[in-house]
Amino acid sequence: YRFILAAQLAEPSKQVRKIPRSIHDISNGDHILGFGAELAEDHPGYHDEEYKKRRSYIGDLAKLHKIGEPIPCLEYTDEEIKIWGDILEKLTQLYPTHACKRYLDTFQLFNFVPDRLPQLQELSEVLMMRTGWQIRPVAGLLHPTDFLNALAFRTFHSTQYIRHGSNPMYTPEPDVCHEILGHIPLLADPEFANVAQVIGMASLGASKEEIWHLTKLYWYTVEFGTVKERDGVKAFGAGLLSSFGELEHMLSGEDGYMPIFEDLDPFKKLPKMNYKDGFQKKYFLCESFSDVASKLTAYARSLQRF
Ligand code: TIH
Ligand code: FE2
Repeated sequence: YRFILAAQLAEPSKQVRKIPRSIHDISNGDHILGFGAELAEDHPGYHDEEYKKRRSYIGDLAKLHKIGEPIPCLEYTDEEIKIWGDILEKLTQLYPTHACKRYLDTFQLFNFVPDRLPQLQELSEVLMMRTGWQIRPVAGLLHPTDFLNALAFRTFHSTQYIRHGSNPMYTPEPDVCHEILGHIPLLADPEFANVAQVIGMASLGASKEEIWHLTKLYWYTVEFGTVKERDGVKAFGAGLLSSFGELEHMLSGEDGYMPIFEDLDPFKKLPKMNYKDGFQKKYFLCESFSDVASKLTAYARSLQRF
């Protein structure tokens, strides 16, 4: 899967991308990577025809969505709601000890309940009121340039299909549970919402190398970031907050080895991202939430786009 991604990223160098002036200049369907296009053989849903059909139905709906229109409501099946409910119940047992304070504060704004899978439209409305962010549905993993560029326009691309039921506590790709439990709550935090936009602004017109570095920065903070709090290391990264397995692994290393924690320096070369081999082996640790914010802002400003 890593190789597919690398190949798809290597666009012809002559092709010049137009810098988007608004969210309308960014497509949510032209550059879908990896599993979004065709499920890989090692994807948990690869052998499940029903699952693949359902997923592409939901993905096709996303491609039809126009900015400004409400996101279509999906009628989730009982099986899908059960996956959501199981994940929510397990994760809420870990949040008090594993999630950072900022997340705990914004999480409770949403009153998530196990027997109802929230609709992206209603979550988008909450974000719009709180921080002026909007959600846009997407069929799968979007090309990093499009994904990061959209952040500049306070737009978060979100998948709407749910992970395969065979392993609810960890999935190798984003799904609606990852978006809702991992990303949406913190986007209701004004400081976090601003930092996410700053990363997006730095990506407008960025070179391929800059996009790659910003993607890694995003990956090691927004997706897998950790922060020191008085009573220990806590998660703020969405990939941690949406995976019971990985959240537990982050602190206990029970699956055999302890992860490494390293201080984040956004100006240094960051390690290659690992999309496929399960839990992260290394997490970047920040002193505080505002430490993350000022580090990312300092790097973004250094690119001198704003
Ligand atoms: N591993 C996460 C989960 O199980 O919720 C989803 C992902 C986060 C980042 C990449 S895939
Ligand atoms: Fe994510």
